[in-house]
Amino acid sequence: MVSCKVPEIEAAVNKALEAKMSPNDIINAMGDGMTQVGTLFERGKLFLPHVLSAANGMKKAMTVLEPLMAKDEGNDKKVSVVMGTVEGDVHDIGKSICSTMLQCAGFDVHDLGRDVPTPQFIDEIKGGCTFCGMSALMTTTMTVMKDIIDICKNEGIRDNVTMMVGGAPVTQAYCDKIGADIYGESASETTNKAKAIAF
Ligand code: B12
Repeated sequence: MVSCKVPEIEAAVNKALEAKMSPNDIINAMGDGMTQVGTLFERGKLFLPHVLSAANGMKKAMTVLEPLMAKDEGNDKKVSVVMGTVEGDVHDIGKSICSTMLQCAGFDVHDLGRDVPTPQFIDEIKGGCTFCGMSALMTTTMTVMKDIIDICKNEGIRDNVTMMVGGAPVTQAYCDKIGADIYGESASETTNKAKAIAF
């Protein structure tokens, strides 16, 4: 990941698969690598094109790993989850990993993508989704999560849905402060917490 070169990331993923590393562990390792890329970017050692290239490498690797991930077929109950990155924010790598892991755990996931207009989240909640997951990677966009929860409160639909929040700047304290239900520091933590409520 830190090489920021798509072919090197792909080659490393193939090597890890050959060494029988599980797709989940590879994804977690790539996430750690991406955090390191972020630190180097913050220190001015890497620049935006590097970050973009690392992100593309990770996305490509995800398309290889997704079909290989173990699926939990044991849950007959179809529980719907809507996931999206909030308006104004294009960071979607972590959110997409969460979507994939939730899907593998047996949830019926509808991923709205990134830079999702707030009314789209509200429509999905009105449409009856059981969980609504909002991702934000910037301090300037994490406030949109509070806006969405406040709109739900004002429209009397807040208690119809379990609200999940995550993304690097989000914390358990922020989750509590804005009145969300689940904070997920990682995709596996998110999946475990959602499973504990749903199944
Ligand atoms: C990759 C990256 C990019 C890529 C994004 C590619 C993509 N398709 O996502 C690109 C290059 C496009 C990009 C652009 C920008 N970026 Co950027 N980017 C990053 C970087 C380096 C890594 C983010 C990442 O993918 N991490 C890896 C994933 C796996 O981790 P994660 O997202 O945290 O997800 C995990 C958990 O948080 C959790 N989770 C995530 N979502 C959810 C949702 C729910 C519901 C739950 C429960 C859990 C959960 O589970 C995930 C998996 O374990 C961060 C640095 C950092 N430290 O985060 C900066 C960073 C987020 N970017 C930053 C900035 C400023 C920008 C730009 C404005 C830069 C610019 N000048 O143009 C633009 C943003 C434009 C916009 N409007 O959004 C800043 C934000 C600062 C702030 N204000 O808070 C950061 C922190 C870097 C920095 N220090 O300056 N960026």
